[in-house]
Amino acid sequence: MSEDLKRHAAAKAVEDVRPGMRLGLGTGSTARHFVDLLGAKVAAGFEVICVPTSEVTARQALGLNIPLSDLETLGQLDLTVDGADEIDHDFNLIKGGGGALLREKIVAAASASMIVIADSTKLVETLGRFPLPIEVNRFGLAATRHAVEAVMAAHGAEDGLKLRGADAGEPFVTDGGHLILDAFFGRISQPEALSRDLLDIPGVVQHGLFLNMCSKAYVAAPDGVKTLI
Ligand code: ABF
Repeated sequence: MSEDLKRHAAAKAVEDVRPGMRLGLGTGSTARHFVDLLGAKVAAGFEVICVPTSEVTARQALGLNIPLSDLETLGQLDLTVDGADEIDHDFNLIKGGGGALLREKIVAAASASMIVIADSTKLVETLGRFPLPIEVNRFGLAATRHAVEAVMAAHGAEDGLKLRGADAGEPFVTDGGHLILDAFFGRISQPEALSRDLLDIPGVVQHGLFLNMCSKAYVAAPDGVKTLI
């Protein structure tokens, strides 16, 4: 059922793709449906050129013969379609549960517009129930962790901080070779201030708050796909 909903949202986004567009391809199980459906259009002769946001998406797109390029070649993109972990009513997002947040943010920021595709479980009143992914440099991890914990305390975080993968004995490593700290806030009441405070920490490469980046969302529920603009 959930996969059906994700596919329905992805199908709506495919309708927004125009011939010749320069497209950012997201990462995650919902974005995977979008790439899949786009691949079917390309196989039927539709022309687009795409920049993937992860190695996983690049492999999927290559397997579907979707033409790929990079931001060095294309510069600005027309549209990025990606999933999200949480979406609030102002279209602010938490992303990065899949570990691709840095490339996702670079690609989205280089795009004229961004459409988020999701099922309705991703809609929230206030961001923060989903742990905020924070991509950090390996160097000085303990110092960075300490600084992130101080920011969390200042922003009233309800719970702690986890190095992704540590429980499984092997830290998760991003496509950029960095690590991810998952920060359990419970509730993020001042996302702009939190964003600035996290980016002020030298070891923080990027975080999963995507603020004022998304212009439209297709949110699928059992009674249909809603367009949020
Ligand atoms: C990407 O995939 C991420 O930014 C986000 O963490 C995740 C959402 O995954 P899914 O579509 O599998 O729920 O968009």
